[in-house]
Formats: sequence, structure tokens, C-alpha cells
Amino acid sequence: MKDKLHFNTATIHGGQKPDEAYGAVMPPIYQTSTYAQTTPGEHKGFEYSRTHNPTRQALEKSLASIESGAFGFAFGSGLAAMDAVLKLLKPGDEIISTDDLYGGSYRIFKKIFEGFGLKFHFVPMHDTELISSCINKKTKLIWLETPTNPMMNVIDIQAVTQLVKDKEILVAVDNTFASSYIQQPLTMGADIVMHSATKYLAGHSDVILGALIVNSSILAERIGFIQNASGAICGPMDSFLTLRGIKTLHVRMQRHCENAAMIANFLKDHSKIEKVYWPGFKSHPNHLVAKAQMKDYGGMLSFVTKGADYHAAIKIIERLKLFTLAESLGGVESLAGHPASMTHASIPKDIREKSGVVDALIRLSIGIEDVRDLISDLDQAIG
Ligand code: P1T
Repeated sequence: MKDKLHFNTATIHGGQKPDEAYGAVMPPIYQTSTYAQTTPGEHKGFEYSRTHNPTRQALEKSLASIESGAFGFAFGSGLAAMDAVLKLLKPGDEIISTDDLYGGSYRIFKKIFEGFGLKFHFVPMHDTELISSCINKKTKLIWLETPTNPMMNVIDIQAVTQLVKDKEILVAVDNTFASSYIQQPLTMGADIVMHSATKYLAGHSDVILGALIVNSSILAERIGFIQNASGAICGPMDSFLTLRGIKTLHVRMQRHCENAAMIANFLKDHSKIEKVYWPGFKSHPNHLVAKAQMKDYGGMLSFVTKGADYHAAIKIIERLKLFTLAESLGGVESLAGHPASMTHASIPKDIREKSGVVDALIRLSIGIEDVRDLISDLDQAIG
């Protein structure tokens, strides 16, 4: 058998083996904080669950496998995973980040780590010259989200990694919106992949969890140290749920993508809709990059109503019946969100509007229901 599994096999078997105690096919939920030692330092490889836990370890091996990486780390949330990446840096270091990103990511950058002496530059990353113009000797990290939340901009990962190839600058990719099914940034030269596994990886809106995946053993050692020293780990039950979610990632993603494509086209042709943001359209400014870099175009899209009318947008959201108005994304059920007042409210209005997050913008996370029911719900809500 080949060493490297195809993706649809890696989701189910990658890094997994039946449990050694009783042969359980799914790793048991090892709900324990500590492990018996026969004499100090003599044990079965586990001492304390902040450091290692067998259920979390099974998930971490799965994460590494589906991202084509060597080492996976699981955290209590996507933001806890980001926090660990930022702790690789020191005061005075500079970070270049995409200007269109999850509001909570912007908040941890500006409201937490800026206070510890890190400096952030936010730039639209489709323009590599703009990125270059921000690079200096203090630059230590490039943070990119692609597709971006919520404007669905697509950033050329390889172009960014090429830009810093000979420099000591880490490239980290937040792969939450695409999921490992659609793209694997480590294969494009990125150093770190981050996930809010809360979303597509877990896939059922029942867990909050974050992930980091890397190839370098030096980086893995540093991240492992931070994970244990700062302690923002996830529990065994959440590890189990995420592992179970990953096993169906490929089949769920196929349906998310199919449904989103049909809904994007339905909205594009609708007389009351001004603009639809979805990278599968030939007219999308980054369509060619998306086509080359992504296996499919994902399950997320955003749109604005004609005349960019805030009240019309809110009415649509309130009239939706199948789509639930809620934060988050990537679960089997369809959700609608109002980024300006919900997920991106922590970004000052003038800054978020510059990247397109206007008050009339609606974001949809397309689930895996029958697309005919989703379209009819949108149709009645738009009116
Ligand atoms: O919620 P948490 O697991 O901590 O993940 C944070 C996060 C990081 N990166 C991206 C791209 C995200 O979308 C998120 C969380 N986003 C939402 C809750 C949302 O509705 O957009």
C-alpha cells in the first residue's frame, strides 16, 4: 500500500489505529486528567492530560494526515490556536495580515497582542507588491486567510510563500473557510496551517476547537511547548467529536460546494440582488487563483441587496425559515449571518467598510440540505 493515503481515505484512516486496550475502532474518550506511574517517570507514555491525552493525540494525528503535514496540535478554539502562533513571536516583531479577516482574529491581533509589543500591518493580499512594501527586518509572520471571511477574496498562497522563501518569515494560513478538502496550504509552501475546527472539520455545530498543523520538527517542538506551557488544549470529548466529524469531511464538503454553487447562481440572477461574492464566478477578481489553488469553491458566500439597503438586508434575514440566523459556519445546517453586527462587529466601521463589510452584507453558510428547499427559502425571504 502507498504511504500517502488519498484524501478520502485519510479522513477516515489517517494516523488512526484500533485502540490497543480492547481493539475499539473509534478511539475511546479518555476522560482522565492523569495517568498512573509505577515509579516516578515510568508510565505508558502519558503523564498529564494538558501535555498529552490519547483521544486528543488520535485527533492530532488525523489533523496532520488530512493537511499533508507531519505534526498536528489541537486547542480549545480556533482563537486559542492563533494565540499559540502569536506566542512564537516577541515584542518588536511585525506581522503582515490580510485586511479582510474574521473579526475575532482582528481583535486578538489588535486588542491583545498589539499590547504586548507586536505590530500588525493589514493589507489586501491579492497584491504581492503591497505585501513586499510592508516587509522589513522585523517582519516575522505573514497571516493569511483564504477565502477571506466574509468577502470571499482568494489569496495566492504559493505567490506569498515564494515572496518570503529566502527570508526568516513564517507564513501561516487560516484554512477554516476552505477546509483541508479544498486546499492544503503546507503543500503550497506555507509553514503553519490553522483551523477553526469548530467549522467544517467538526462539521455539526456541536464543538469549539482549534488546530495547527506544521511540517517542521523545530516549529512543532516550539508549538508543542507553547500548547503545554500555556495550556489552551481541548478536552477528550471535543477531540472525539471532531475526529468523528473529520471522517465524513469529504462527503459533506462535496455537498456544501454543490449546493453553494447552485445558490450563488440563483442569487446572481435575482432581480433584487446587487452583488454576490463567491469565487466560483468567472467574474470574481481572484477566480483564476481559486481555480488553480482550490479543489472546489467551498460552501460560503456573501451578498448585498440592490441599493445596498441595510433594512432590506435585515428583513431578508428575519424572514428566512430554514436558514438559521447565527454566528459560525461549516455545519451540516444552513446559517445566515449579518457580519457588520455579528462576526465582524469588533472591527471599527470605517476599517471593515473599506474591505466591503457594509451594513447591507449578508453571509450564508450553505449546509447539506436539499438545495431546492434552500433556494425556495431564500426566494420567499428576498420576496
Ligand atoms: O470560534 P473559533 O473556533 O475560536 O475560531 C475563530 C475563527 C478563526 N478563523 C476564522 C476564519 C473564523 O471564521 C473563526 C470563527 N468564525 C466565526 C465564528 C464566524 O461566524 O465567522
